[in-house]
Amino acid sequence: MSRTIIISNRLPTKVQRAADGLHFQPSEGGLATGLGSIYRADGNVWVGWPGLFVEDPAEQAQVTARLADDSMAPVFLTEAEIRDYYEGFSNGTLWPTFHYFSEFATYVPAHWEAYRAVNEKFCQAVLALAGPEDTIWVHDYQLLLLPELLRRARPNATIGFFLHIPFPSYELVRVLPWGPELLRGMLGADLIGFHTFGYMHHFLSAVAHLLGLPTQNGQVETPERTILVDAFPMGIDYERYAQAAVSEAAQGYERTYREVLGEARVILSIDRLDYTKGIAQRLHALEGLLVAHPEWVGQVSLLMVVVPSRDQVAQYAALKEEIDELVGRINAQYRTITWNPINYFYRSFPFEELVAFYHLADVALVTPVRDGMNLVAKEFIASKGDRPGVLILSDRAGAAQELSDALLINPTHTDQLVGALHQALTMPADEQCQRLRHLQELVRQYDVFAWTKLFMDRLAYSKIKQQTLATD
Ligand code: GDG
Repeated sequence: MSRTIIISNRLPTKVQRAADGLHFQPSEGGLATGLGSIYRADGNVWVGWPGLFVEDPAEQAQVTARLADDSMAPVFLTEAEIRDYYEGFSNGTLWPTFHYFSEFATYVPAHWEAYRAVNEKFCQAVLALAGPEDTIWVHDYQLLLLPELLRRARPNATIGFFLHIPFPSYELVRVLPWGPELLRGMLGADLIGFHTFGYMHHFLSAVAHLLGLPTQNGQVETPERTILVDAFPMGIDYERYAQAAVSEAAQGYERTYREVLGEARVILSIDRLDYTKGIAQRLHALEGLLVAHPEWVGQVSLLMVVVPSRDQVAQYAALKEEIDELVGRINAQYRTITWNPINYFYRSFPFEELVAFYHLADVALVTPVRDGMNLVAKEFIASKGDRPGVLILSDRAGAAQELSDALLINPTHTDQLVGALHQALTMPADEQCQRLRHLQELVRQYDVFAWTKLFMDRLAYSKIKQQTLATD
């Protein structure tokens, strides 16, 4: 029987060590939901790091057995591997480079070696489970070398790869000391997917320029194989957000927040702490709004959630300080006894509270300077129900390619952002509803289940195509 194996850096479950033993908590992430029906089906499995260090063989066996019950298989990584492969190469080299922050990228040979070694370790873990004809779907920038490693060991496997972050212009890839190796790693797949056609074209151009391989009609030709390259914009579990937003729990939270916020209009901002998300630019825009349109003083509040992330890394710690300082300064200058321009939270919230924020907000301000897709924009749309609301969206988020009824802005153009904020806050309710209904149709139709099916169908097709070409 042919099986499907999903592979990502992290498993869709959080394993934590407590005084009373290990705790296993399923992740609510979009990817876990979208792929749930696949990896939980008979015989299929999801391979990845369980998120904690387990060195004791007896404990490793316990974790492996427990995860197997939920169709998962762990790859145990050491602290040194996480430091060099994950924090070092993945987040210190690839993440900044692929988001056009080359100046933040480090090029440390030991990090590259660890990246290769951990990709090899993932390969061995998959080979222990995969048969020669199985379908394998590899996810994201931590595992760019894995498709080629798998291909060498399983020439007939069906291998898909999806990149969740942007693929940059080939000029950026050229700067990377290991660019060609990374491209060759990806080309081990039969199908390579990106969120947008722009990323796909950048990839094809990098392959043509740096590897000298022919690329045409969304295909790469190597002497041995044809590789399909395509765009698959990722969606969300629309109904989950739509239903949660009108649940008792979310409505209860919303009533409480409303009481505290009073009559002020609410602008919502939700991100992981990251220099790609344009958080500081957003704060400058809010200040610009209060200066250019003083009529909003006392009338509008920014509800800003920043979820802690990678804060051991120097750039992230510096960004956190910059945000703290900006929030402090703006609040100190404009606040009154009964009103705060910015309600700032540096932590994450449970799902129902998050959805209550989406449902309550008048405006969602989603302004990354680069973002592969941005699911927050789609979650806001799904959570609004029949309420009015305006999405202000960066034209440099992958989501902007689909969500053309949002107010699209250049996130580094503060005046444009200020203009969009004022436009959103004064937009007639019927125009808000009209735009939102269009956006909702789109996000509902292209949800995460449709995304998974499209990718898997195209992957199956790519294999049939390979076989036809081979017998011609
Ligand atoms: C990468 C790419 C691409 C946020 N705060 C809370 C919370 N969240 C959840 C959101 C959303 C997720 O985190 C963030 O997803 P994004 O897509 O916005 O961004 P990344 O984490 O950078 O994801 C990105 C994505 O992969 C998928 O391909 O779109 O471009 O960078 O789902 O809801 N969840 C809860 N509490 C919070 O406080 N429960």
